[in-house]
Amino acid sequence: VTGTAADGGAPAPGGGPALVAALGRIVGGRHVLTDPDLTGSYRTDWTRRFTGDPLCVVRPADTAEVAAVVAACAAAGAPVTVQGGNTGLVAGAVPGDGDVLLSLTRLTALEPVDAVASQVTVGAGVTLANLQAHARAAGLDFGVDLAARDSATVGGLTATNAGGIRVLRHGDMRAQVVGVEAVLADGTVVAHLGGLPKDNTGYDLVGLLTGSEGTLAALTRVRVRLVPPLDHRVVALVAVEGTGPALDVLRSLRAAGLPLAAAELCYADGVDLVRSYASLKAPFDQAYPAYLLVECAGPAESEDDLLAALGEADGVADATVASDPRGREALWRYREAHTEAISAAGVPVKLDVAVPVGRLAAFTAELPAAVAGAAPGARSIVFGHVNEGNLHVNVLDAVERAEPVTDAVLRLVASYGGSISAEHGIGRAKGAWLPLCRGEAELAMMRRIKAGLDPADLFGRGVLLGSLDAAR
Ligand code: 2HG
Ligand code: ZN
Repeated sequence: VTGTAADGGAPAPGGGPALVAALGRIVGGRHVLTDPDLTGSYRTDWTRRFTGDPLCVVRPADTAEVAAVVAACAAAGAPVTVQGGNTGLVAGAVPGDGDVLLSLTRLTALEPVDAVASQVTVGAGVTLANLQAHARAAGLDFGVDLAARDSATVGGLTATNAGGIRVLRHGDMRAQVVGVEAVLADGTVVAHLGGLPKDNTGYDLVGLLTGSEGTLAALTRVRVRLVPPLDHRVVALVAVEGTGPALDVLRSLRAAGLPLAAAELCYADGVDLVRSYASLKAPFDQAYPAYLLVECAGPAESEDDLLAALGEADGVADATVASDPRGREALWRYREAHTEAISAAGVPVKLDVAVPVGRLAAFTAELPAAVAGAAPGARSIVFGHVNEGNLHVNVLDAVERAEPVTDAVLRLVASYGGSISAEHGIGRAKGAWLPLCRGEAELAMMRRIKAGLDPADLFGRGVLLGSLDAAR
């Protein structure tokens, strides 16, 4: 992994200007971008660490145009990188050099909510915030939420099997997706959008395409389940002495039967960074080593129950609670602004790991030495989704040492029986470390799936297995 998007391969016969012209005939010339001033936001990822140089950016309006674009690229032998909101953190949507960058942000159709089934079908380019608003307007809600909600698209969330801050309550994206429509590498449109809760009629193609990171198909429509609206919410920011006490508090709250909807962990250095970035006042009279943010949500008020449970729980050093929207948002800000605050401080090496939750405290105790050994002087900001044992390890002042830092941390994770990527995926950034989590037989099975569906390696060349191959 060099920190740059992998090479997209030699220009294919029929690629270049002829392909650009052909794509213009499909989507209209103004939706094919080649001017570097216009393609900038598509070429570089959100972290600014990864960049690629596509042949062009093509912006189809609907499934039929996507299918025609993919067929034209297949005929020309031009690799395709599929992109949604470009909020990914592992360069999976950053184009390889010479690729056609297929942007699906114009697929913004919102179909009517099926209130009886509690499901809805939407276009891949619908943002998470727009899906949430659409569900809420129908008296329901969507079960996944994350900080990039205004840009992240449903197609991208599905392709990466996004997690976020509500996994504890509703599960990850795979738990919401009940149907997809997708364009395969030969331009075929495949659709399974019925959303039947019971449907044992063969392989789980919807589940396979969910989390396939743009390497098997371009998702064009997604059908998701919706959840009941949980109007009563209460948030507590709990000061604790460290990771172990945070887990103790969480366990007590769970044992008290509270309707937990989120449990997030962050540490003093991250909160300091957020405070100076967002000009926030200190949450407590004094600083504490770590902070657990919990949210309860349900059809009825649970503030009193939460306060009582916090009063009983071992490990609570201090706590502040808010149930009004503004107060809740202010507490969430200490956690949600981490990504932005880190980005404002520099270009981080982003690691997204999970270990069995019972081993989380031991892991966090060993982590600083692993980072320091690989990148002396680097600064790690750690935060994440504590219920799933999922921590975001952001290492600042270490881009030059990205590979050894990544290697040291991910090997430590593997020694704990953890995952080298809990929610962000493999993309172009993490393939070298895939064998730490996936055995040879599993990798071989994945390769056969990829070869069967995309024999020419049209989609996501250099992503996932391609990223592993590039590292070997
Ligand atoms: C989050 O949990 C996202 O906020 C981003 O997964 C994590 O910036 C990160 O490392
Ligand atoms: Zn996260």
